[in-house]
Amino acid sequence: MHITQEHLQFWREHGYVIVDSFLSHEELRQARANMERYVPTWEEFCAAPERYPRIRSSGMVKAEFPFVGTALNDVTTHHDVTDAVERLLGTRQLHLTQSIFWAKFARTHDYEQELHLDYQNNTLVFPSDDERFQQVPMILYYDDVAEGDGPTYVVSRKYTDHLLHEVSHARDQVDERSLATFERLNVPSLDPSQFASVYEHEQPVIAKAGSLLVFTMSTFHRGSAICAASGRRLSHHIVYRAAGREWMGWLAWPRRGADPEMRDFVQRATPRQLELLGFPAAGHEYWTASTLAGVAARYPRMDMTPYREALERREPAVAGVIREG
Ligand SMILES: O=C(O)CCC(=O)C(=O)O
Repeated sequence: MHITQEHLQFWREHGYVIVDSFLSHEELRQARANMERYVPTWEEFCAAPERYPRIRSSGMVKAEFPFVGTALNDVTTHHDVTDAVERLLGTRQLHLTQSIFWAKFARTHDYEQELHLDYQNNTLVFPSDDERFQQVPMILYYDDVAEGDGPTYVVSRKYTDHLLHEVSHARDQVDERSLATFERLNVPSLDPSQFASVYEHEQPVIAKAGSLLVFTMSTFHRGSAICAASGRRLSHHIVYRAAGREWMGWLAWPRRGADPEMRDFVQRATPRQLELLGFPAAGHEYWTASTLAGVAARYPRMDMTPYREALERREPAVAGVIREG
């Protein structure tokens, strides 16, 4: 489902929005099939748990973009995702900072968390409310999530923004109370015994498979215990920000440059999908006859046409040399 203006308005007011059935049935089917390359089914896990020591010790399978196969990479760079982020951040210049999927398994681990914010390992500074400097974190659910399946809980920013305000002003005021809040929130998770009034407002994200939770780095949320006796919960965590805001991030994509998954992604992606990783756009000054030839040699199956045509428009003489070569 396309993310509507009403969804975006709800997000602005509350710091989160749930988009029901965001993925089509076919996209969902393909994404789940793609995940099977990494994650055993519940039945496979139960039949031979000793084959999966990582799941037994941490309760989790995690894998990061770029993924083997195509569906999860396409979901990460889905047009409806980037279109919504463009409208939220007010720019077309976006940068993907994170795309990780998690599989959690019943009866393996206590997934219960305290309400928290995610900014500590996603930015070097403090979350800003200025849309130009925000990040847009999202969670896509690949299974139906009912009350017993470890739903994410979220709290509307209406009930928590005063806490962030206290944190950001605590240093100016230097009174005992503000400093105590600052210290409590510096590791931004809320102890239920001290913040019971915030917990009263938390809402479980009960969602159909294919639904999307869009939130902010200032939105308190938490993972919760899987109470169901069986099953797994597959979720995909994606974060975008505007390009050029280097204080926010997770990892540098070139670090994965030599991996076959990245080579496959680069060779089948559109220029727009590649831009989301920081790849120079067609028409960018980076492109010359020699960089074009170098990139084409590095990725033999990549369609260089958009880059070559943009260069021809910019520097017809150079393009002539390329054609002759
Ligand atoms: O898995 C979830 O539903 C949320 C997990 C989460 O918020 C976290 O690990 O930071």
